[in-house]
Amino acid sequence: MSQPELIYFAGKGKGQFVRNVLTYCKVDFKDTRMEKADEALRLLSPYKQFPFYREGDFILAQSMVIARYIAEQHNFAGKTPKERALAGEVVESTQDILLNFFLSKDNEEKLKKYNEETVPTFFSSWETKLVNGKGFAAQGDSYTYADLSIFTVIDQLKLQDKLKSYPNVEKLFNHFLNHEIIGPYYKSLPITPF
Ligand SMILES: N[C@@H](CCC(=O)N[C@@H](CS)C(=O)NCC(=O)O)C(=O)O
Repeated sequence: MSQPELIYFAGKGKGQFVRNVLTYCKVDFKDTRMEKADEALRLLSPYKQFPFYREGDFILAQSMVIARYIAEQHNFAGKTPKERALAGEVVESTQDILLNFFLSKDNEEKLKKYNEETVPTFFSSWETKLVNGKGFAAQGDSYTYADLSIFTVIDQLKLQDKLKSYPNVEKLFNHFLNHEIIGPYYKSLPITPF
């Protein structure tokens, strides 16, 4: 089988969560990072967007679906239909808060609402869904890609200073920060704006 490849820009953006799932699951993948869009590669992408993933002839777009595809192959997506649904719900919530930030960041009033309403709403929900800061979907039994998605988005939006009010989320975040694979991997990442 040819080496799987993730094609995205140099920053974290919509690609980092997929990179994290691949790395956590110990997939030997080619991490193609473009400084600017490569138009020849874009032609291969189903919606002419990035990221996209390829495994030989198999090409897949949509970052959250790529992440789920990898997670499912490595028993990291939840064990039952309910666990997988709950994990998916949490993963999608990270995209909502990410999008909300990008839609708010250049408008003072919207940014205030993002900081004072959106962020606490999402953190409170994550806090109550977590059991002892260990695993959303499996209710504290094991980790899934949902847990890794929370680590990814908190790092990406630089929300670490909010953690002290949410001990379960803090514990989860620290689990990945100190994880034997993800910890060193994050230290090795280039510093990029997003
Ligand atoms: N829903 C898609 C969104 C992908 C997307 O919007 N990608 C942007 C970059 S973050 C893109 O490729 N824009 C076209 C371009 O930059 O040329 C996903 O999650 O993968």
